[in-house]
Amino acid sequence: QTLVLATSNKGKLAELADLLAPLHFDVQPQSAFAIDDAVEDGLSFIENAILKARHASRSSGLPAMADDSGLAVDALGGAPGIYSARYAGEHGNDLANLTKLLADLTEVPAGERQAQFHCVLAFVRHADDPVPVIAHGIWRGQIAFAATGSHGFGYDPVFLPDDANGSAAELTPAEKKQLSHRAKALKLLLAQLQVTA
Ligand code: ITT
Repeated sequence: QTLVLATSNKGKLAELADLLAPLHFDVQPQSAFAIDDAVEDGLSFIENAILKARHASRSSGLPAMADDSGLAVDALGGAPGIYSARYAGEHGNDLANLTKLLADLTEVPAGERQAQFHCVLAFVRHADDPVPVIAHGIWRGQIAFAATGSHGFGYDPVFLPDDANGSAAELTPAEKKQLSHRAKALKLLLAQLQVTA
């Protein structure tokens, strides 16, 4: 069965394609259908994931899955949250975003730098599917004082997972997929879809 991955984020796409590789889906990126980006005007990860999945499904005529994700920092009242991709202004500028995050937290001491990565996945069978399948994964950790590591994407260099040594960007892709918010969400989504490897 063909499944459109409704994302234009290369890091997400690589991780989702890798997680889905053992399964019997014909996984296609939205770029294969020249699908433009949906307008992400929801107020929650769930709303944004659903609207992105519907948009890709409407444009392709195929089932679609979207990922809305981000980092919620306790000391910032949950920011950047759904605005993680454009925290520093320009959408998708990972370096600018993590640099602003470190700057915002300069005065916050170790022990008060808790944060969580959230990933909400939405799957729709067709654009007007009245029952989107939703799954939510959380990865807990702390925000570092400096960026380290070169794997992954986004905020990985400044996120110190509670269940790893070092930053998420110091984990290999194989290690990250054992632990991440995205891996957890996908596992929960596939269980609801009753898909097994
Ligand atoms: P699409 O909407 O096309 O999927 P996007 O990058 O705009 O791509 P989001 O609005 O969901 O996606 O923003 C997610 C933000 O959270 C973005 O800044 C990512 O870099 C960051 N993020 C999400 N998952 C991450 C991960 O596993 N590691 C590091 N950063 C992550």
